[in-house]
Amino acid sequence: MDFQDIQDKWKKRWAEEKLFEANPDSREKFFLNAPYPYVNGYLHIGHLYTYMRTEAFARYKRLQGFNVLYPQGWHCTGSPIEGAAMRIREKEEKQWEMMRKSGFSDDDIKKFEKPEYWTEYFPKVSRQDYTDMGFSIDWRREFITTSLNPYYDKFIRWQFRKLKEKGYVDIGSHPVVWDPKTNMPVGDHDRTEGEGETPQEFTLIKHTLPDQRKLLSATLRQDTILGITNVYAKPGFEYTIAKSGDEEWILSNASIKRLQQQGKDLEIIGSISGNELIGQKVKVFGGRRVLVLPATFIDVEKGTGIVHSVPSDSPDDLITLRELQKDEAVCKKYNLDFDEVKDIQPIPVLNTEGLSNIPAADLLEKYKITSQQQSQKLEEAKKELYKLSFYSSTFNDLYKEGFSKNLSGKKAADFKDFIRDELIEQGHAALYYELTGKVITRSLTEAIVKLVENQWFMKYGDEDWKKQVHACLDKMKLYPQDASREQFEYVIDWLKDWACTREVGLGTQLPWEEEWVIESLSDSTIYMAYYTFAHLITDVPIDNVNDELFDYILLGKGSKPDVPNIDRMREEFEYWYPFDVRNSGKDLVQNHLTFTLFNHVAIFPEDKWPKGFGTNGWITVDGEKMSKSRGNMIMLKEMPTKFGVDAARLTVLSGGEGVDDPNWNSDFAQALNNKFESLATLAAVNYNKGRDSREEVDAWAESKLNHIIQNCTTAMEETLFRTGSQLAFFELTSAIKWYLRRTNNNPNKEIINRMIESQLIMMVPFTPFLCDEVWETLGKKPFISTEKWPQADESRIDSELDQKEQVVETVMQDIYAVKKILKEKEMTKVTLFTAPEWKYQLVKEARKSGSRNIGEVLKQLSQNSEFNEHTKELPKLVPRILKTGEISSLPAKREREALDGAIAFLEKEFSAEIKVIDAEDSDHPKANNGLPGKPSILAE
Ligand code: A2H
Repeated sequence: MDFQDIQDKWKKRWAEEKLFEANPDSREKFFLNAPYPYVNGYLHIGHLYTYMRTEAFARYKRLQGFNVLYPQGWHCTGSPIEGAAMRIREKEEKQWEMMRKSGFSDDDIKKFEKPEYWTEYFPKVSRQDYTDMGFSIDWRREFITTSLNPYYDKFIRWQFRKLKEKGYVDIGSHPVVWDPKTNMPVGDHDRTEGEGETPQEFTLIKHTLPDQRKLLSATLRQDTILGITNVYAKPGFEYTIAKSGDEEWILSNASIKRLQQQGKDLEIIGSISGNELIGQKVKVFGGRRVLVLPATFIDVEKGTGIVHSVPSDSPDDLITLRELQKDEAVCKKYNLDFDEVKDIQPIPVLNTEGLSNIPAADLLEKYKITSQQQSQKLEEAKKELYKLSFYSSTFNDLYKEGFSKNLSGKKAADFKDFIRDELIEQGHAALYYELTGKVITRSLTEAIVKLVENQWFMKYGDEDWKKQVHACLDKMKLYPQDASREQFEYVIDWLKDWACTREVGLGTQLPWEEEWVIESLSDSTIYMAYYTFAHLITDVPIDNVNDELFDYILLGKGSKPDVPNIDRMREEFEYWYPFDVRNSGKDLVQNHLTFTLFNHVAIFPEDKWPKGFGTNGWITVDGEKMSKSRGNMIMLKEMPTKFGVDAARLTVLSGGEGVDDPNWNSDFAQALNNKFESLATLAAVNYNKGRDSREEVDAWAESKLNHIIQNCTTAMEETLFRTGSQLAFFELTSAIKWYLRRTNNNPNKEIINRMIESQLIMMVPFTPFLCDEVWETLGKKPFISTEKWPQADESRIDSELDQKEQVVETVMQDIYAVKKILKEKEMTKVTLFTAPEWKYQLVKEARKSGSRNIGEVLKQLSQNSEFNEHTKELPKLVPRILKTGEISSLPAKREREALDGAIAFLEKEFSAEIKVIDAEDSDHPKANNGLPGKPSILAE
C-alpha cells in the first residue's frame, strides 16, 4: 500500500465534500475545541497529543450520530512573537540559528523581522500540518487574534467593556512578576524557567525588642497570630538592621532588597547576628513577652529569615520546640533558661473539625514525626493539615478580644484578610511579596515582584465570583473521569487578582485606556463562542461591528441590528453554545482553563457555561523528556513522510491515557504500516465470504465482537483512547484471526462482515485514512466518517463462551508443545483426559475463599474433608490455581462441551485423531494428571 497516496487522496476528497464543515441542523450537537496554539514556530509532537485527543473525540462523536463542530484558530497575542521578531531584528545568534535549523534561508529569516509576518506565515503552515494529519476541522471558522484581525479585536473590546460594567476588572496597585532588565511584566509564557510561579503575599509581623527595635517574621497564617509562643532566629546568620520611617527593623538582607523593589523605603544602618537575638524577649501582638529561640529549619533565602512560632497549628514550629525542650545542652549553649524553655506550651487558637485544639500535635502523631530531620513527612503533615483546617477552622474564644470585631466562632479563612488589614493599619505588620519559585525571563534575567501602580487586573480573588465558578465546575464533566476536579477546586480558591494588561505587544487595546494592551491569557477566555459565527461576521462591514451586535448575537439583547447574516449568527451561537469539551495539557489548569470558567460565568447566563474539560499529561519521546536541546522534538510536518499519518495518530494515542504522561514510541510507529497492510488484506480477503449456516463457534465470535464493542465504547466515552485503540485494533484483529482459524476460513458471512465493518468504523478516530481506503476497497460507499458507530448487542455477550474458547486455544497450544517434543515422530492419535472431578471442586473452593494468599488458602483446603485423599497434591496445585490465567473456572460439564465441540477443528489442525475421555473413565497412568481447562495429553 502506498500510504502517501492514500493520505493525499482522502485529504482531497474530504475537503471537496466539505465533510467536516458543520452547520446547525436537527441533530444533537457536540462542540469540542482545544486552545489555539501560539504561532511562533512549527507545531511539534507535544501539540500533537493534546490536539489528537480532541480530534479523536470529534471523530468518535460524529460516528455516534452527533452534529460535531471542531474549529481551530491561532493565538498571536503577547510578547512571544514580538520578542522573537525583535531578536531577529537585533541579529541575535540563537534566534537566527533556530530559524536556520527550521529550514529558512537567511533571506526568508529577514521577513520575520516584522511581527506581522509571523502571524501570516505560521497560521498557514500550521493549518497545513493539521490538514495533513487528517484533523476533521471546519476551516471556515479559522481566525487570528489581536488588532490584526479587526473583528476579533472588537469582540475582545466588547468582552472587556462587559467585564468592566459588571465590576470584574479593576485598577490598583498590584504585585506583578517583573523583568528588571527590560522593565516589563513577565507573563507565564515569557519565561525560560518558572512557568506558573506567582507572587505570593506574606504578612510581616513586628515583634518588639526591649530596645524598641522590631524583629520581622513572615507568615501566611496571620489568622493564628494569638497563638504565638516564641520567635525563631537562625544561629550564625547575620541579620540586617534597616530604618523604616522612625522604626528600626531587623530582617534578612534579601528581604530588604525585595521590599525595596516593592516600593518600600528602607535604609540599611547595620547588622546583628542571630546569636545575639536568641535569648532576648520580644513583645508580641497583644502584649505578651516571648523568648527568641534558635531554629535550624529556617531558610534564610525565604521570608525575612525570622519565623514566629505557633506550635498549636504549625508542625514545623511544634517539632522544633519539642526537640529544644529535650535538649538541655543546646539551651545552655545559647544561654537559655532550660526550665523556662520547658515551660512553653502551645496556645490553642482554632477549632478544627475532627482534630484536637492542638492540630499540629495530631499531625505529628499521625505521621510519627519525632524529629525535624523527617522533612518529607513534615511536608506531608503540613499539606494535610492545611487541607483539613483551611476551610473548616473557626476561631476560639481568645478571638473575642484583640480586633475591632469579635471573631470568636467565625471561620478563620474568611477573616485572614481582615486580620491582615487591621494589623497593618495599627502598625503591627507590613505587606511583603515573594515569588513562589524562581523565574527566569526570556532575556535570561531572574524576575522579581514589583508593585505596579495603576495596574488593571481581573478580580479573580473575588469571593462571590469564585462561588459562581465553583457552581459551574460542579456541573461539568471532566475527562478523564474526575481526576482533575480537586485541582480545579484548588486553583479556583487559590487564584488571586490577575494583571490583565501590558504596555506593549500584539493584542487588543484596553478599550477605555488605549495605552494598555490586553495580555494573552486574558484575551483568550471566551473565544470558543467566537467560532460559532467567525465565518459569518466577516461579511458585516467592520464599521457596523459594535457592542450592540455582540450583545444581540451572544446575549440576545437589544433590537436586531440590520447587518448581513444576523439571523444565522444568532442561530449558530444558540445552537452550538455552550461548548461540550475543551481539551488541553494539564499545565493550563492553573491559568487558562480556570480563567475560561471565570469569564464565562461573568458574561454568559448559566445555560451557556462550559460543559466539559479534558486534560492530559506531557509527552515523552522514546522515554525521554522532549526538548529542543535533546534534539528529540519531532515536528508535525515530518510525520506524514517519516511515519505515515495514521501510524503517527495511533502511536501518539497509544502512548498513554488518563492523567499520566504519555510516551511516543518510534519503534511502535515504524512497525504499524505493515500491520495496517495486514489488516487491509484480512478485510479484503474475508469480506462477504463464508457460509449462511450457524455453528457453535459463531456464538463465541458474536459474543466476543459485542464485548469488544461494548468495552471500546465505554473507553471512548471517557476519552481513554489507548484502551479504545487496543480493543478496536489489536484485540479485534486477534479475534478475527482466531475465528477464521476455528472455522477453517469458512466463517458465518454475516458475523465476519460485522466484525470487519465494526473494526474499520471503530478505528476511524485513530486511522481515518486507512479506514476510508479499505472501506472503499470493500465496495462500500464513501465516506466511512458518515457511518454509525457499532452498537453492542448485550444479549449476545456470554462470558462463558469466551472461557470455553480459551480452553480450546490452550489445548491447541498444549498439543503443539507435545508435538514439538515428539519431533520427527508422526502423531496420529491424541487423547485428552479431562481432570478428575475433585480438582474442579478444588478450584471452586479455592476461588470461593477470595484470598490470594497461598498459605492461607492451602490451610483452609487442607482442613476441608472433601480433599482428605489428596492432601499430598494440594501444595503443588494451589499456587497454580491462584495464579491468574492458567486454570479455567469453567465447570467440568462446560469444559467437556467445549472440547467435544472442538474435535473436528483440532483433528484438522493436527491431522490426527482426537479423543476426549473423562479421567474417571480411564485407568491410563496419565488420566489423572489433567487440570480444569488443561486436559492431560496422550499423543501416539
Ligand atoms: B507560617 P511557604 Cl500557624 N524558613 O506562619 C522556613 N519557614 C518559614 C520561613 C523561613 N525563612 N519564613 C516563613 N516560614 C514559615 C505561621 C504558620 C505558618 C502556621 C501554620 C503554617 C505555616 C506560624 N509559623 O506555614 O513555604 C511561616 O510559617 C505552613 C507552610 O512559603 C510561613 O507561614 O509556604 C510559611 O513558612 C511560609 O511557607
